[in-house]
Amino acid sequence: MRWLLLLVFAAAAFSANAQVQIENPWSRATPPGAKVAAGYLVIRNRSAAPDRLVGASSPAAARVETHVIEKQGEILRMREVKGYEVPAKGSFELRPGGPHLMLVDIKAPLKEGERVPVTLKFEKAGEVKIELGVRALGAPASKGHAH
Ligand SMILES: [Cu+2]
Repeated sequence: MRWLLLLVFAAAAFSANAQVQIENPWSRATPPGAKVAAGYLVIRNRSAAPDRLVGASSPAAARVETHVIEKQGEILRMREVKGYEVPAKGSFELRPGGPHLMLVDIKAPLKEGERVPVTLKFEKAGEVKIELGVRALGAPASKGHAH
């Protein structure tokens, strides 16, 4: 009987933690003097209800914003948005040329091989801590997505 109870508790804890899963969090090394860096990742929502990434923070930057890229004529511009909706049982991808985390006023240039801690805040899943793996400056956008 005690066995069974333990199993039930373990399953409950697991499902709470796995409600939102983050895959492939990464960033690019920044040139000297750069004040911003971008963060990319895939958010998977395992829950039957939609969730929303409402904010993020990092000790490596003064603040972390959620940006999208919009085409205005021939020009691509970044715009801050109030987070991203992650559909129920679905995913949302932050990628080069698309939605991204913007680390603003970074305290030091990001160097290849570093891991940058970021705390994501979801409306329902709460805080999720991740680390952006820093890739080489000019790392191709497709890296990590190629199959
Ligand atoms: Cu941006």
